[in-house]
Amino acid sequence: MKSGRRSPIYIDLRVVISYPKLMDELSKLMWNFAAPSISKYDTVCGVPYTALPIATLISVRENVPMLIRRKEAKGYGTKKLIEGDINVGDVCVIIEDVVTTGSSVLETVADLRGAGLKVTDAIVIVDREQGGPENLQNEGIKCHSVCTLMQIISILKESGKVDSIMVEKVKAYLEDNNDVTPIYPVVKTSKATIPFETRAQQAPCEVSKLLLKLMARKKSNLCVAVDVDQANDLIDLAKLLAPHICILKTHADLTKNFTGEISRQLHALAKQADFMVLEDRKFADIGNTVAKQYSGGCFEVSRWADLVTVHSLPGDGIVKALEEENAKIEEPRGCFLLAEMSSEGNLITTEYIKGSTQMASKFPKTVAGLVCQSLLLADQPGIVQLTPGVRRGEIKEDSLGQRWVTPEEAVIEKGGDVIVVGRGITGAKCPEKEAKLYQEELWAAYEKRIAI
Ligand code: 5IU
Repeated sequence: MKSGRRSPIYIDLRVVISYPKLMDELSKLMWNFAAPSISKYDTVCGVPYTALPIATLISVRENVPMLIRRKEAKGYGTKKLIEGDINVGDVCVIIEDVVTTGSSVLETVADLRGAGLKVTDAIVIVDREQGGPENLQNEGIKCHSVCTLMQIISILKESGKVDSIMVEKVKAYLEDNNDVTPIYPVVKTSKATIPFETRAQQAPCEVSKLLLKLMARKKSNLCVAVDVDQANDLIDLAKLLAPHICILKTHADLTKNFTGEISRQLHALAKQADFMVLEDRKFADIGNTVAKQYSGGCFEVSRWADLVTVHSLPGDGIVKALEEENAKIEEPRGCFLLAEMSSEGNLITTEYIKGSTQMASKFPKTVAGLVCQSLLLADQPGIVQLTPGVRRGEIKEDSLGQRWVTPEEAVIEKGGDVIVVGRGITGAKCPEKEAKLYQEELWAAYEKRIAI
């Protein structure tokens, strides 16, 4: 067995692909047996490999979209672990051939839930009666098995294919091996489907907690990137947009006359109008240098920005530097670690993303979230996902590699919590009106996401 134990019986259903009619019958039997008692499903996903063709047959015949879980994420291209169209909150039914302890099913469930899907049911052909259904039940999954191992053995016995000695051996084996517990971390509920208020209570980072509360209170998951040339325009825009945003994102170094007075005004306005300020500085140097850039220099960022963005590239030292500087400030401060970018051809790899998420988990008090393009750390509700590259309308890219998706795609498909919009708002005829539209559309998408 996969577990290393020696068993008197082994069921190999891989060979079923050589018998098309049988495979068709089997897939019908599974679906017709279980589907009527499954209250909601949007997709099916077969556990590789045996159940994949069976899931395919079900998907095509029943017209239910299918997903495939890769065993390893690709290191290139889209870097996806799950193939197929994912809508966060969709309910996915697992299709499996044999369930023993349930660990293979749970591995698949972990990745599906990690991608924001809900999993409540698994349809399997054979239950080996070794704790599988119970282990799945503990993770909130009902196991619908077409038959049990002992039923198969009884039929084989009746038709003279096995003798009573074998039947007794199998029985004894099952009795001795029915309490095998799979050790696999399973995300019970993806953070994408938990309301911001609830997530605020679970956030170890003070700024993340405040931000999630602010978002819920203001009904806004909109962050505007105010990349404007003049500091006065920045303040004017901040005043106009204030009612509609949870975060105002600045690039102090691209705005002329961004003086200490301007940053003080911005800070005061943010307090008064209930939004946070994120300086998108993308620090990327060694800790010692970043500490100085953060607290000193011409911008003294730590004085006025609730949040900053940071590259994970230099390693832990960069977050440690911010943590040390934050300890000197009374107000809560935090950062967003950059895990993925929206721009075409960026050099970020799967390994790099993994490293960034691990780094985020190491500094729960300082890292308020991740800047990314897909749902990461789905099991950490306190980690806020900041997703840039969003614009309404037909324009999907600029001439310098930026790629835009729609507000709904950013929230539902990518799992974004705070959505960053720049030119879509600042370049509009009436930025305030446009910001209101974005706010409403983004909030509606969030409500749809948590309601599913
Ligand atoms: N930004 C991105 N993509 C990224 C990261 C940051 O667009 O991957 I990291 C910033 C750049 C700009 C804003 O300040 O978000 C998006 O502005 P537009 O909506 O105008 O493209």
